[in-house]
Amino acid sequence: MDSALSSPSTGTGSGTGSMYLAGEDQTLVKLLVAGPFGVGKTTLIRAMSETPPLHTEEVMTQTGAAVDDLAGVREKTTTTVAIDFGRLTLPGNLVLYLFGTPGQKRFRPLWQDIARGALGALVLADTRRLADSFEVMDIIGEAGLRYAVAVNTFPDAPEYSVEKLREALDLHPDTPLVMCDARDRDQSVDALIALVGHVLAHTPEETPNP
Ligand SMILES: Nc1nc2c(ncn2[C@@H]2O[C@H](COP(=O)(O)OP(=O)(O)OP(=O)(O)O)[C@@H](O)[C@H]2O)c(=O)[nH]1
Ligand SMILES: [Mg+2]
Repeated sequence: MDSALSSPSTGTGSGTGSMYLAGEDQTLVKLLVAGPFGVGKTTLIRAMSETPPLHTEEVMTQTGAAVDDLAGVREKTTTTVAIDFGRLTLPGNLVLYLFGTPGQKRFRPLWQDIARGALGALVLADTRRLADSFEVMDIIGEAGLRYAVAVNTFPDAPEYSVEKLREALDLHPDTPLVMCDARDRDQSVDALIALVGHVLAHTPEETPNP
């Protein structure tokens, strides 16, 4: 399976609708893209989805400033109020369904429903506020999902070695950690491939929520 994951499919973005119909030989995989407020979840799904991504963006108002901390994301004018959805077909007829999910505490009650049927999660992190990703990793762990971490490299964010980041995020040695620019399709796809490889590397018996 690893070789099938080595080169993502490209050029499917504006194809005909029929190419998106699931065939009998396709394997459909539900994955979550999670992370704290403003870390780049919508951007990543927008960058890699082969279908026009579904978004539920709303312009933020002054009222929301009390609950969504804009520190580090000053330019941000909208936020996702429900969910992002995107789709990506990998070689080997592996079709990923991606659900961008909010990481703020107040959305915790939604997680049981969001996680149902998911095989894993890509957790986005920002080196300016790594601790904000802890809560998301906790929620994902509680949901019994495997995850990989993708550090979204914002230009003004401090850079650390992979070793330092793994230590700061307290990652299990098995958990993949990748760097990506969420605006870049190839880098975003590579981050998802790291997650899929991690999920598939474990036998069904070992998978927490088969
Ligand atoms: N420079 C840079 N900017 C980015 C990157 N990823 C996202 N952004 C910008 O950061 C802002 C936040 O990105 P979003 O994709 O809206 O983040 P989000 O996680 O979906 O945010 P919420 O849904 O509100 O939690 C946007 O203005 C993006 O254009 C990146 O890799 N580099
Ligand atoms: Mg969003």
